[in-house]
Amino acid sequence: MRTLASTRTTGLAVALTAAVVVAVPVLVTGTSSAQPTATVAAAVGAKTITDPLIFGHRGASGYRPEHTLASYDLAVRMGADVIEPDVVSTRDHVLVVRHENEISGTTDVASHPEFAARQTTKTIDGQPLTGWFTEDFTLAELRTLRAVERLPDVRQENTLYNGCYQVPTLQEVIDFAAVASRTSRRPIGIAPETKHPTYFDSIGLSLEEPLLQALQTAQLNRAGSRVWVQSFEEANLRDLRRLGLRTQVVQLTSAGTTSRPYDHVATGDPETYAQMTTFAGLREVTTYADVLGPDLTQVLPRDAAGTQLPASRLVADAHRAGLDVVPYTVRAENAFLPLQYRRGSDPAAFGDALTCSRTCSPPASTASSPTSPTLPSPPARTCTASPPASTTRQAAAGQPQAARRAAASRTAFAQQ
Ligand SMILES: [Ca+2]
Ligand SMILES: [Ca+2]
Repeated sequence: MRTLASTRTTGLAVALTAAVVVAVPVLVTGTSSAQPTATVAAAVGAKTITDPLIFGHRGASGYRPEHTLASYDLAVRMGADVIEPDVVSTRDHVLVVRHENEISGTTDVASHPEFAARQTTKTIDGQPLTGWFTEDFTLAELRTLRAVERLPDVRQENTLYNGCYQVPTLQEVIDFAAVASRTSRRPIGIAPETKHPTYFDSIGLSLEEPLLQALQTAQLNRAGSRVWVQSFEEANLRDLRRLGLRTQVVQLTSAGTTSRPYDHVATGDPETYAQMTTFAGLREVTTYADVLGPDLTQVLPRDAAGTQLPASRLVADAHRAGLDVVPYTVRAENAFLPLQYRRGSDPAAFGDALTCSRTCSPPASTASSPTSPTLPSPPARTCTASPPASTTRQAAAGQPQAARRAAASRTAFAQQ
């Protein structure tokens, strides 16, 4: 499935810098291995094998409520190569896209009196959570809800779009990427992340089979397709390989010395993420995955005060082991930046994310893909709330600050 490469090089800063264009992205670093490299290079046309790919993390979630078609659409317009849907299940076993199966923070469910009785407390991955859960709603019921901004204090402008967008299905995201690829004249990939797979197995709503079926139906389940299947757990990625998944696979990891995949917790496997990200651990990851998706602080550590320290050896080790790297998440707001890159005292204001991103990588080779003038039509909106009655394109134009920052970011990137 995958080929170990001995010639990998890094491109981390390039990707991080470009990623700022998308505001809340993750990214691929390093050249791909022999087989994927050829495929990617051929697929992306203008991009060379050393160019990074830009993952629009939850879409362009710095500018739109995350995991909505509008967010993915804007991400593509801003130059993302890959959009990243998080996948959970409905009660009728349809895969839908939410950051979590608990949806009180990302939808308006709490304002729907007809669903008040569904508020409940569950234990998800060992943590008690009170709220509303996708697995307690049919797709039809879930469709009556609307997305809201998850971080309204930091992204107050995004609250303009509260109530405007439905919760997408995975199928809609697959379809959107296909349309966006045609209309933007560059291939738009998808990076579906299975959320809480052990938990969903425990309630009879396994995520892997319908995900694989959706990829097969879309003719995307093949080596070289622009699909990256992600998970923080290990067992379900191995399950997917056994079931016949042929796309690229991303093992996500968390920072911290003791955290471990929840499937390890559930089965008593003591292996931690820290152990998985040693060189020996990374070699083991290559037996089922192609890419490592570490927390950004595993690549760019911070001290206790929040000051960024020199880059760790993780990217080099991963490349040496034979893995590409997709760190998460580069964010432009002060609240998420290391101390030395914050500007001013407003946690919601943009800091110097560009310089921050450049601190761990070699110079860029070429610019990011320009935004095509013939992009897909904005996704259908069902918004009846005021004020935004505009299309996505018009709404983007109505955010001059964001647009200026994005343009400045792209320019800086191109000048590297
Ligand atoms: Ca994700
Ligand atoms: Ca399963």
